[in-house]
Amino acid sequence: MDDLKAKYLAQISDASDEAALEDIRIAALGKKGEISLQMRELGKMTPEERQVAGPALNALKDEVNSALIAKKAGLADAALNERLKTEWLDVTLPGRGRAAGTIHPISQVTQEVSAIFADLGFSVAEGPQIEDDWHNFDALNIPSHHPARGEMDTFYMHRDEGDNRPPHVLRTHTSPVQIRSMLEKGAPLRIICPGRVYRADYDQTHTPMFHQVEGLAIDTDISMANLKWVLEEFVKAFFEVDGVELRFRASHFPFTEPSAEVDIRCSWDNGQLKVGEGDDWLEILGSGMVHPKVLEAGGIDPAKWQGFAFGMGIDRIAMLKYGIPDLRAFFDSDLRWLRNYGFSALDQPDLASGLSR
Ligand code: 2NL
Repeated sequence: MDDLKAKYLAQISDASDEAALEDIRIAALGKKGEISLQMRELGKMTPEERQVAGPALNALKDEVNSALIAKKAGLADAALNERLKTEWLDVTLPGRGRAAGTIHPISQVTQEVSAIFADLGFSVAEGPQIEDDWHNFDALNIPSHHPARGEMDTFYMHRDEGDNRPPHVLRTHTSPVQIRSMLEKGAPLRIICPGRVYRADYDQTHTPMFHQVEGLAIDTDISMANLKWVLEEFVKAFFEVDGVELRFRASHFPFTEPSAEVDIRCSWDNGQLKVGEGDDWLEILGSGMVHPKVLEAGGIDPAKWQGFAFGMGIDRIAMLKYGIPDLRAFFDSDLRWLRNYGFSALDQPDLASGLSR
């Protein structure tokens, strides 16, 4: 037994891989293994002999088994260490190649606008793209005879034959989100509402789906002066310039009174826009003081609260800022266009590090 023990422990210690270990296990402890055969001999022994040989053989079997298990674990460790020597990766190296996708300019600009207004204390509100006509029109003081309601401008959803309720619409602006926010949150309120809007229009400068961002600030002492300051701060941050000049032109919207369209001073230097200097004016948004009827529709008492509101086209300001000439290309999903005008997903806008870099 001492010879068997010495032999197998030596073999186990010398084994160089798991296959060699398995051969040793079979030779020693397999059905016809040397130690197993010795165990079988126990039956032929006298009880006295068996009393001595039995426990000794069992101890031998256990010892060889333990040695096999320990060696197997050691070999697995060694194999892993060997693999780790070749299969390593320096995670501190810079990335190779480019990411497969890019951030669409509309997503980028939405993020930029949200970051700027977040810094001014506005939160972002979202709402459904399919609206009922009360939220999209009535609540905004848009009368039923208004041209915007016509089949020419608005996408109406289908109603079953005989169902005479007014049809739902694809929202024609993000204003219904602001109505919903007024009803849910009440005053005071400071929100912007970016999102997709729909109008039945398609030509060089119009697509049936486009993007708008509207803003709304309601408090007890809000005036056009607050509107002007907020818009100046926005335009400076968005176009990344130190100074701007805004021009307010009297205008008309059903949901604001008074209403103003806002232009920014600019110049065009062979196709390249420069904001804040020059002799040209660029219209970028519509705005005004929220109409009392609209506050009322939003469940807010116009005797106590006032607010300013504004709206602008995200697609349009994206084209202006990033020199994108053709609106319709925004929605073609042309990979070459996206690679050219897209933004890195690893470089998302925030005010601290500069919006677009
Ligand atoms: C434009 C003009 C505008 C608003 C949108 C608004 C929303 C509520 C109440 C009052 Cl809930 N006003 N939105 C106000 C003025 C102008 O958009 O030219 N958009 C592209």
